[in-house]
Amino acid sequence: MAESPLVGIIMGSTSDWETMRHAADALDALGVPHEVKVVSAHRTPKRLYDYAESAVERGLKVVIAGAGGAAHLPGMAASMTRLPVLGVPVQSKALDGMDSLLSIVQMPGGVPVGTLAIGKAGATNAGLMAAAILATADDALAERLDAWRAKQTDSVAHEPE
Ligand code: RP5
Repeated sequence: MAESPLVGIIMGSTSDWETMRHAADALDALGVPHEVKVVSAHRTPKRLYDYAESAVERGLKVVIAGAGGAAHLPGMAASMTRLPVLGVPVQSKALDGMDSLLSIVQMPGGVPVGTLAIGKAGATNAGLMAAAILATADDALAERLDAWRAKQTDSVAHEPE
């Protein structure tokens, strides 16, 4: 039987997957069980409500939410669960992701969303940060994360080729 997911990756549209797959890749690399769902704050509000309301009881520990444009998904998810929510601003066509970034980062005090960078870097870092949060209570994962970071350090050339 597959392990129960500890991280929930949600996104506002299937068009966000090209970005959000990098969060899933980071979690895969570190052996963190996760699930991936399309949940739109605007188009499927009931699905969002059900997802956020049941996240704790289903055993999730961290939610990664990516959305673009008027990106309400991370904030709305955070309003309905006490789990840490990491928001990934997806690069939008009209405003290059500045709209997504500002929509996600400017939460009013009281409902936090940990906002990452726009696009692929943000999605990758959301996966790594979710793993880092889980690693505070999981020694085996902490070792895998240390090894991943050491490998990254070793891969940096001293001089350009
Ligand atoms: C947002 O609208 C989604 O998160 C996506 O980034 C953006 C565009 O969605 P589609 O029109 O491609 O479905 O809700």
